[in-house]
Amino acid sequence: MAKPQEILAEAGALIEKAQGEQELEALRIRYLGKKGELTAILRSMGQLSPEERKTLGQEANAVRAQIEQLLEERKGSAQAAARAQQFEKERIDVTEPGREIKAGVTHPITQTFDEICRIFMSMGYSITEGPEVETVFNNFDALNAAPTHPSRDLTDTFYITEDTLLRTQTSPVQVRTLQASKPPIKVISPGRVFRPDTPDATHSPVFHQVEGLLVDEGVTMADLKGTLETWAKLMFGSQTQTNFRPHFFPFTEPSAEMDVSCFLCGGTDPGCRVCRGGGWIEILGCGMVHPNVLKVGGLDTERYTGFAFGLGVERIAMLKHGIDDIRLFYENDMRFIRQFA
Ligand code: 2U9
Repeated sequence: MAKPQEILAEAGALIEKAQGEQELEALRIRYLGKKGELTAILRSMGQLSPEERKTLGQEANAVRAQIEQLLEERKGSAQAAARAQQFEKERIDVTEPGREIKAGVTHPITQTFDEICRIFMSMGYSITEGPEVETVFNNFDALNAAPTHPSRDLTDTFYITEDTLLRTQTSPVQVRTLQASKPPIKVISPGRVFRPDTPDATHSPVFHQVEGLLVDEGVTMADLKGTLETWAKLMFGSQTQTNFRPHFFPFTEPSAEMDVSCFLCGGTDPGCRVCRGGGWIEILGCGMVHPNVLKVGGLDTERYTGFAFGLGVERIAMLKHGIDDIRLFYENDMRFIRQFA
């Protein structure tokens, strides 16, 4: 049988060479375990004299303690080596230049929405929103559209059922406001609208509008003109002039279209790409809210009057940025969209 010192030498050599905790555990069992070599020595001491037993016992116990210590030390250094290896593998060079983060850009339609709405908000208007699927009542009847009005035709609007449709304008949002609140009412409704137009450079079946509604006692056409002129100067520049031309809408009476003086050439360039030499650009429709529409909100039309307006967001964005095809807005071509960063 091997002597404790021999066992210590052998175990020490193996412990030193061991790789990882698993191998060390195997060695612990081999030398110190119940069936281990040191245990075998202690068990076989029966035949020895008490003197020899004492010496050998002490020696074996000392060796056991030493092997335990060697195992512990080797375990520590194996862990440190593993950690060092891990650190090396995960090493990062903090001096390396970072990867460029490609941030998105706000879509030009969203930017134009923001510009238009921010000005009206600065004038005290609140933003209201509503569903894109609307009732025929809110989209047409409440807005004084006769049952025979052409846009009510099944081919001129996207109907969902007989009574529901994709809204053709954001006015139904304001119909809801009229029904749900009392004057003074001062709201704008930005949103997406739908008309079955064949796409071309200036038409899209899905486009965007901002409409506005102000209702109170004593509101006149002068308030309408002052409000829209103030907005136009903030939107297109302080030198901007406005011109109102008579028009017709079923939901307003009287109705008008508002032109602004050309923000590019001011009416001085016969070949101007924005006004085509005319000096004026059609920007929006507007008018005094028809009494029939105010009645839908249960209002006393002798006491209350109001004005409303509506504008197309794509049209304004196209004029502002010199975009010649509305379809560019919907293609999600980043080469187009990034130009508006
Ligand atoms: C209520 C009453 C009246 C909203 C209005 C217009 C004039 C208008 C067009 C502009 C270009 C639509 O996008 S476009 O094709 N809109 O000209 N919209 S007045 O009138 C309302 C709205 C709500 C309760």
